[in-house]
Amino acid sequence: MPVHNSDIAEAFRRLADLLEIEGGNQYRVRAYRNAAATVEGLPHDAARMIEQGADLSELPGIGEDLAGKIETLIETGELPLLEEVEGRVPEGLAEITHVSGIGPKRAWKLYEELGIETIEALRKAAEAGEIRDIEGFGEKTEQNIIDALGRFEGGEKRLRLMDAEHIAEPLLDYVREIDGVKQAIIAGSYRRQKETVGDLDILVTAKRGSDVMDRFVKYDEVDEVVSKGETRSTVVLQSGFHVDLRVVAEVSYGAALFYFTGSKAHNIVVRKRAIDRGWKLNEYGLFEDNERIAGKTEEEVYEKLDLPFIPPLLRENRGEIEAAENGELPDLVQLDDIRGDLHCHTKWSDGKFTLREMAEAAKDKGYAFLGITDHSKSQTVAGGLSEDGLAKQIDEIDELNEELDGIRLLKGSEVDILENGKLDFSDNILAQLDYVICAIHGGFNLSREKQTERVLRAMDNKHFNILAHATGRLINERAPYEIDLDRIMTEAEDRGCFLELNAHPNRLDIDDARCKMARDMGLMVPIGTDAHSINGLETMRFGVAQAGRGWLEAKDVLNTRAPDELLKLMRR
Ligand code: DGT
Ligand code: CA
Ligand code: CA
Repeated sequence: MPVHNSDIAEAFRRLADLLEIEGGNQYRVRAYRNAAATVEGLPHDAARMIEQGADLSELPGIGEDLAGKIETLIETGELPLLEEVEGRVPEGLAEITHVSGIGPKRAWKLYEELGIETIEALRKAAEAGEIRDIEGFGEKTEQNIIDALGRFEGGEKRLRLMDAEHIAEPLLDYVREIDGVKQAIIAGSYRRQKETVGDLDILVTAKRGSDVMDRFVKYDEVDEVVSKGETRSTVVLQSGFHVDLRVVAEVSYGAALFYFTGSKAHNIVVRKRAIDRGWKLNEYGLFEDNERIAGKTEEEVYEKLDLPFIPPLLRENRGEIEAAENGELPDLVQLDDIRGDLHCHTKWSDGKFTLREMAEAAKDKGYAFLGITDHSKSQTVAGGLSEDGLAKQIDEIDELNEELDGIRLLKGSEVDILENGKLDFSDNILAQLDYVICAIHGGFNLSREKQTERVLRAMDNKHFNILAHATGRLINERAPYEIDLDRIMTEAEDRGCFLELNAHPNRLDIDDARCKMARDMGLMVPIGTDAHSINGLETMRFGVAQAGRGWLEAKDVLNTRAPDELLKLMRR
């Protein structure tokens, strides 16, 4: 059974969680987490890369030992060290550490005191009032746990967009190779580039009588065939992911693509326009009486309804139809508009490459600048810099900028916002930087008021330019912390600060809806990848897609500007 990058990452993360619960070495724990992130960030499945002769031990943060573990996982589906650790620590505890406010120490304490090994047991104990009596917990913590559990299980499991890609793209290649297939495309939320994807909706046009369905259900990752018909089949892959495949006639391709791209909310409003004109719109076409008046292309369907083509990213019924009607659709920001990356790490903290290597990689991408933002001193496990270290890095960047041709490094830092709202570096050193990104990396459990105050107080510091990953969420892993982002956005606008759109596919923070709010209030958005390696720079495209979903145009995105203009815009 094929092992995908998401499986490998999950195994490493579980291992890291369990080792952490055991009180294992922090650096080792971090190494497994970093490896998980590295594997997730690979352009293709590791299995496929090995097949093609790649040496995984050359990847940043992997090395011989981890490369061996990845190979074992791919070959056997098992990770012996994980099984060994699971013999000592109940595996359910890993999940419990992800409930907001619990963490490894508390998970272990809950297990020791009450034998809690599962989320369900945790819920029962919290609701029965058994947790308040454990030393260091109390009634308030107990209530927080109940609230957190409410947010924790938001329904069925959806795949993050990047994990979905790793499954979808090889499958799409396979479908395209089937004899008789003319066009094949993935519609649904995948085409709308939503941050998570519930299932895949593949649309195909094919020659009559071809054996598309027979071949589709024989794809080697198919675990179960739910239904198989001439025009529609549904399968479940081994990963648990559902895939619908529909074969449509070419005359209907555009109408079907429109229909299955959705969203449902968007479809309903567009269909109403057809009904208002006395027509009928379905997946086969746009019909007047029984005559098809459009359907071959999506453009044609929109056009007949007096609308310009609406990009899939916008199809969420968030005002796009009114905007289209008034000729006011945004001209969405494209990857090509991005002139540089504002958030990345190097060997100076927990990144894998040197300043020069990162600079060269950014230059190869056609960037004009790269903002270097290594961690600050409180982030000891992430190799945070001391003030002296930062001063040295500043000197090295100045020297490098003398030498480098065609790319400029900007001097930045990702500075921790301490719980009291102070920044982790003195004003003296911050004043020497081009700009400062500020971030919350701990103390996630403060009340909404306190967390908001914490950030606002940090923003009072005139060196504060950008708030990184403003909600701290990790998609499918960690809920956002409580914070009043409406207020923070208003105050940021007042003070000339910005909220980052973190492009990492596990974060995408701020999200699309917040991007749209920022646009509406005239607050520009910087997009940063938070890259810890050269490969990490590639995730910019996820940030750009999310920005597009938030209606952002090039003019709304800070890092579409040349470095001098950018720094001027950031000046407070
Ligand atoms: P997902 O899979 O949960 O991430 O989200 P989608 O948007 O891919 O939704 P899915 O797979 O249930 O259906 C694909 C598209 O088919 C959906 O975006 C719109 C269309 N669709 C599905 N059900 C309905 C419906 O009842 N009415 C209309 N108008 N369209 C529908
Ligand atoms: Ca879908
Ligand atoms: Ca579907």
